[in-house]
Amino acid sequence: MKKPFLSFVFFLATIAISARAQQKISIIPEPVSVKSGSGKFVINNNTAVYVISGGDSIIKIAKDFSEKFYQSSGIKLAVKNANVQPGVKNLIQFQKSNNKTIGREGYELSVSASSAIIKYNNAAGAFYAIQTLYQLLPNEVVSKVAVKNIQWTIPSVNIIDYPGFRWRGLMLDVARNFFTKAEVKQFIDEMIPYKYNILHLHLTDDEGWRIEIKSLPNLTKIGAYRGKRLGKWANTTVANPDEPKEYGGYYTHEDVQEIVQYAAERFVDVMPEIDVPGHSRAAVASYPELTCSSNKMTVYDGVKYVNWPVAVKETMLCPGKEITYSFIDKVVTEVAQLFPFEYIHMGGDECAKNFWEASDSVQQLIKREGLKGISEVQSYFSKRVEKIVESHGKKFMGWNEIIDGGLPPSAAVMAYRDESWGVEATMQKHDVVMTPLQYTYLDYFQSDSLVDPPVYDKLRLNQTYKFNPVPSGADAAFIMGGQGNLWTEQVPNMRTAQFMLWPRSLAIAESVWSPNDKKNWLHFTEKVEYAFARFDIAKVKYSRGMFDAIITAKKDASGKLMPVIETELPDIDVYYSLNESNPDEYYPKYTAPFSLPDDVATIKVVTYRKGKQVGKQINVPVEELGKRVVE
Ligand code: TNX
Repeated sequence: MKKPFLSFVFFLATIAISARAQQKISIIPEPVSVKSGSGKFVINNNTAVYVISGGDSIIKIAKDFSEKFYQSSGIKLAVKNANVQPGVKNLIQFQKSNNKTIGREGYELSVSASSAIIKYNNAAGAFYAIQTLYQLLPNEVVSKVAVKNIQWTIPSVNIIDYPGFRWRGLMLDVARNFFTKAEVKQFIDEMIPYKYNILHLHLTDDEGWRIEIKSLPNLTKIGAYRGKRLGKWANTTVANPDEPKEYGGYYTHEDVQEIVQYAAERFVDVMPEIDVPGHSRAAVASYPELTCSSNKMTVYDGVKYVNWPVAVKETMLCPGKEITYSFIDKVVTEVAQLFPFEYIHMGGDECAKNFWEASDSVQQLIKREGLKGISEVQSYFSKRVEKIVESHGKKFMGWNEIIDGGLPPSAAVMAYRDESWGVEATMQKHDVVMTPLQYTYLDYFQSDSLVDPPVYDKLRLNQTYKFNPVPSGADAAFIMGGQGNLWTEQVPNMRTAQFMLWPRSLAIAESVWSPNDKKNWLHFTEKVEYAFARFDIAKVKYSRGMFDAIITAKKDASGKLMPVIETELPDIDVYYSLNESNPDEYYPKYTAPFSLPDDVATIKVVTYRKGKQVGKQINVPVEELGKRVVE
């Protein structure tokens, strides 16, 4: 006989459990201190938001929160700029803190059954408290349409939080592929929940010049457009110089102002990068006199050519010509006016020197300036560029190559090749932003090259999570923070950009905000799964590569191949087939390397967790496995 009452109780219990499960505290980046209490605060139509102190900037934060919350909940929260009368409950309250430890960007958040109280020293702190509050609310809070039948609860908790680093950046390369103004704003929207505060825009490269410079109109008339190519990067058909230049775009001064303001309202600074003297093909296509030989070039559209360390085409600005420095001065004049941020990044990476070496003007420069040969030419160039940047009231930053041959006196260094470059710069007492490619290169594939678009290198989530902005041997006082770099040679659109960013940029966010001893890989991955649920609701694309098998190989004593299969998470099971059929959880479970029988053509691998497929099936041909032998 059925027992309707019991099933009803069971039904209620299930709801309660799932509600509780959803209310688990899952905050990325992990706060400095989280003390959970019992009970919860329920937001309803009668909840009011009080701004007790802080003025207009806090009122704006409160109103923005109220508006955004209305979007997903349909609940309108009144915002009052007033003191709270004794006995008033059911409120979210903003007030100044007197806690110095939380600094300029920190906050305290205390949630009890009757209120959520936010304390801060500066508006940035209040803003970050709100980002945390969003993460404490049910996942549906990120929905762009109102969600009904949800109790909008926040678990009781006391949080004290502040960042470990002042520089918490993401770089978007808008030169290789163009991203519209609206997409850049979307990028900003997607970075702020994780308390990033710097957007580095890589505005110029061989493939395009993306910022209007009114005194140099060709930069965008010619330099912003190229032949359209859809195929494989560095493998496309050779451009006909006369073909229409259909692909591209750039930001006008008004666009830049709009982006900068949009970012500032979200406590994000925008750092422009003008990449010189290498990576300058779009500039020299626009003004050929900028190369040493005045060569005619086209904007690079992705056919195969090597440009570093030895270039087959002359795509560098000429450091031996004065016109180069007046060009840079014109560019920096306008860039400095458009971007309020203190730094301008002037590139400096991967500059081939062979055309310089062959140039009379460069040889004359070496003599005239008493340089010790070609190795000091880029350093001479950087020092002059630093002076130009400083003459416009800005600070100079460059990629780690600016260390070679001697750093300009006040330069900040963005260390990408490996950590040792950052260590070296701190030893020389220069400020550093750490962005070592071994941890933070977001253009690398994150699962297996057989299932992810195969870029030239890989970077899995568990490796990104190991990023520590202060490498051993560095003087921490000079490390400003760290950054993830999204190069876009092989990122043709926003959906792919999201896929490359998430979840690796969750790992970077935690590395640049949270105390090192609060980082915990397993806890982090649980939080990542919560974030996935949110991305689904917010319709943001992300990679589930952390669930995919890691497949390499070794050889047995007789030289036979042995697959070596690992996983990023401990509770994942791997099943495989050797007979071309598609494996599932009823297939052999991989437990240890074994010698592959001679007639196997492909090993097919799939991952499960608790009986549910979680990773992609990866089919590895034996020849490919042979290439993966790690000695
Ligand atoms: C190196 S990192 C570059 C970029 C490429 C990137 C691709 C750096 C400063 N230069 O131009 O896009 O590798 O991973």
